[in-house]
Amino acid sequence: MKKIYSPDKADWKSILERPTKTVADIEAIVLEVFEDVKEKGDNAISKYTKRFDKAVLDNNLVSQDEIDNAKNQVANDLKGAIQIAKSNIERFHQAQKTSKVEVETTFGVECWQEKRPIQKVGLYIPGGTAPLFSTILMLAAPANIAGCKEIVLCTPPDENGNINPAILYTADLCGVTRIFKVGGIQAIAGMTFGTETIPQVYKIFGPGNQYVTVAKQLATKFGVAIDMPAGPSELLVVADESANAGFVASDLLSQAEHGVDSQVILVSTSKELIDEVEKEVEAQLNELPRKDIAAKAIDTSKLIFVEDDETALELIDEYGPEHFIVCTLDQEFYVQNIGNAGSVFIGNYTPESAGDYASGTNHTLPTNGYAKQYSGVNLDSFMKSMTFQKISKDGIQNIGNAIELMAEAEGLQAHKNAVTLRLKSLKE
Ligand code: HSO
Ligand code: ZN
Repeated sequence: MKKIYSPDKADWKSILERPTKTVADIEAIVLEVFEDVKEKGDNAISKYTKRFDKAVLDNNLVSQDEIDNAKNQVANDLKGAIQIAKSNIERFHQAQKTSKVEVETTFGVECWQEKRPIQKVGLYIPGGTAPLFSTILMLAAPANIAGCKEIVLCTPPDENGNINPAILYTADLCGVTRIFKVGGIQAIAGMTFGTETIPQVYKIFGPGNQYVTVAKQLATKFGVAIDMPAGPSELLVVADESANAGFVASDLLSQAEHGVDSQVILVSTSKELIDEVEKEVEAQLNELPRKDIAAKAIDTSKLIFVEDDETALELIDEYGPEHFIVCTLDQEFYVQNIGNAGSVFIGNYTPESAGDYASGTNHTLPTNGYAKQYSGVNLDSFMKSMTFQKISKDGIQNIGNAIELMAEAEGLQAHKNAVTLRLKSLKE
């Protein structure tokens, strides 16, 4: 870990820089797969599943038998844990429902706003070294609460054509309507265009590698919305002498184990704490099964000493972390004043893992500084707002003339006429 003491403001930008990646070569292959899937549908999907996942399947769609089998394979205590997480996530997202906003803007002019579910959504769950079934809870549970009719899930099969049972179990539990054994670029292309078996969706959610990330971006060019631009996981902890160095180290490592490109940063007003955390990280790291991955992420991570809380806050706001842990004497200062962070974790007993799994908040969050302009996934991510208006005879008489004058000034006579005809009819 690199220790940095009282950095100059002019250097903050370079200190806080995220690892950048080139996507040029990825774009070409993504485009090729998209064109192929658009043209040849399931045939193309099978071809890429064989090429990229080394699996040959009779059917992309997961059968009821496979789901039933998975249910028997998941241990009962894990099922219980998933149930606890699901119920907290549901409670928190259910509470995000808003009521209709209704205003009579002028006498006789009623305007209101209501939300409606996005009817068809697609969830992507990566395969790879960690089967992220917790992400299914974070996406499918709110999709259901929002009232999405079709909730499709795509996830890559292993070489034998199988999917991790916890993924199938959780997907079924959370009301996913169809599960497909399709991964990577071809999955995103399938949900973008639709194939003989995979339905076309209106919005795609979920994490993925660089290929999936570029594919999701391309999907937007074909009119499909996405949750947010994704990047490697991040955690920034601000801590002072009131923090427990062992706890802080465990949090830093929990994010570092996600991937070699994960970013973890400690900002502290205590040099002693920085030294203690450094030692703790080393000790705990050696015990981790994923220590090779975590060590690489820790290598590029930073321990930053700053003189006071004000400077710390300013630096953190400039970074805009995905996850922000506050373990300081004056917690309120950070909680009240933080402007850019995906999700905030407060106090010594609030590990980031809690939000990753079971406290109820969503773990699909903006990375890469996007916390400055994007929200994490929440109930509204699965809905859109619609506005309505109803104007009475009095109402059109009240605002009609304003509309006529504005339409005239914009040179749009037909717009004006739509009002003039009505006003005239009311005078007769
Ligand atoms: N921290 C990850 C989410 C996750 N962690 C899933 C464990 N499983 C991204 O925010
Ligand atoms: Zn995590």
